[in-house]
Amino acid sequence: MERYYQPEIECASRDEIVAIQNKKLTEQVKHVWDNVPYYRKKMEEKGVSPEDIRSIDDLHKLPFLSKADLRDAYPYGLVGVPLKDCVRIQSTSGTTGKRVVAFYTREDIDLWEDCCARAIVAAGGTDEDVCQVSYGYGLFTGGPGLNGGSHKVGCLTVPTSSGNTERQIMFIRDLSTTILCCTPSYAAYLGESMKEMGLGPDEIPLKAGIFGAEAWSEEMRQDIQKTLGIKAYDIYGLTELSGPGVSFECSEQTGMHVNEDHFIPEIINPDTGEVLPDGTWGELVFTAIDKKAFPMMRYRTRDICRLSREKCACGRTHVKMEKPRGRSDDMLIIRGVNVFPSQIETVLLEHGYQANYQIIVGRVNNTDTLDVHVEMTPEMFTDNVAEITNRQNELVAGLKSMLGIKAKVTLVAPKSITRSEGKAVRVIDNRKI
Ligand code: DLL
Repeated sequence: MERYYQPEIECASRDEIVAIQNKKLTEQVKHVWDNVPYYRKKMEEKGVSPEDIRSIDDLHKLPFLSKADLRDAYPYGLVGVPLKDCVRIQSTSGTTGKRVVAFYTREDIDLWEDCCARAIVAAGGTDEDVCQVSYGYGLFTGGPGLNGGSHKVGCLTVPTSSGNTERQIMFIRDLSTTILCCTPSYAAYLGESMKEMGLGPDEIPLKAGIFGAEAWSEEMRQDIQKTLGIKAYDIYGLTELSGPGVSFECSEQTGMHVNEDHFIPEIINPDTGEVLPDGTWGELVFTAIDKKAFPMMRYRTRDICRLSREKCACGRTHVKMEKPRGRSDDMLIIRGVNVFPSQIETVLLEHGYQANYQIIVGRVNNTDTLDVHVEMTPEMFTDNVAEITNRQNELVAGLKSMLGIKAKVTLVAPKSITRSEGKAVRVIDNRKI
């Protein structure tokens, strides 16, 4: 039977959800207008004042916020409460320029942890469970967020943080860990390591995993589920919006329910900013309607996604977002064709490989080159050149049919591509250097 952490809100009727959103949105707009001069100026420039925002139907009138605004306003320019009311910061790893620093009041943390608790309960978690949090702790939101959610559910929480794979496996076995929280790439690596130790899925006590913080494919889910003998649930979030738990998967595993009482999602055309109808792929934009210390209005995530309002058999009523396909800034344009790393991953997994690969993009004689290095699994490892060539050609054909362009594929030995304990580094684009 499906269980919920906050059933009255997770299963509320559409009318109830809209009523909550209308009330919180109008209050949040006033809060921001009064307390965040940076955003007030943006509203004034667009000729919008709080009186213009009477309900969620008026959301589109508000200006967007983007990563560039966060950089401009760094570090305190978007804080919405006196600093004495802030009790914590978290931060992103920030691939370009300044890191994002997000602020939290006590209540912001409380609501964030509720979101994470909803995800853990949706994955079957109860106070009988042992929940090992192997996301990084510290500035990254993964560890602290899931840790807080696990406490709320009453799980015995094992805060291993990321890394030290041997110790992770020791705790999983000795403490009979039932729920594992980490990035999907680290889960795959843990699975690989356990397999090498001769541990089959039946000897691993885990029953569920809550994996997110990076894009992962459906095929990778199947792989992890098989190796670890678990049900693997997706979880999504970003530092700007508090961290993990903006949305999470239920037992149906067909997309993630957005916690709509805290975050209103929109899908926009990334080029024009136009709001697109449900079901259309586009850039995901969120408005956080009750976060007070770091209020994000129409924040452009750069994640490419789509929404579905189809009734979910789990009983939850909140809108679902599909697994993000990638980020618009991760999207590679190779010889004019849009390529997402997740498409390449899908082909590799369909052909029996694991998600251990690296995509190397270059430019020779003004033409883009696409090289994909893929690890052979230990079972397929061979030094027979003809067999390797055959396998490489198979992948070249698979990639051609998925992407429409030709890639060069090189098969490499098992374990020769560096593993990540957090988010995996999949793409090396030498064209930018
Ligand atoms: O990654 C928060 C998080 C921690 C989410 C633990 C889930 C679990 P950031 O470091 O700020 O925050 O990175 C946010 O990661 O915009 C997406 O591009 C990507 N991302 C996060 N979750 C998923 C997911 C955390 N489930 C950025 N699928 C986001 C695909 C994801 N991409």
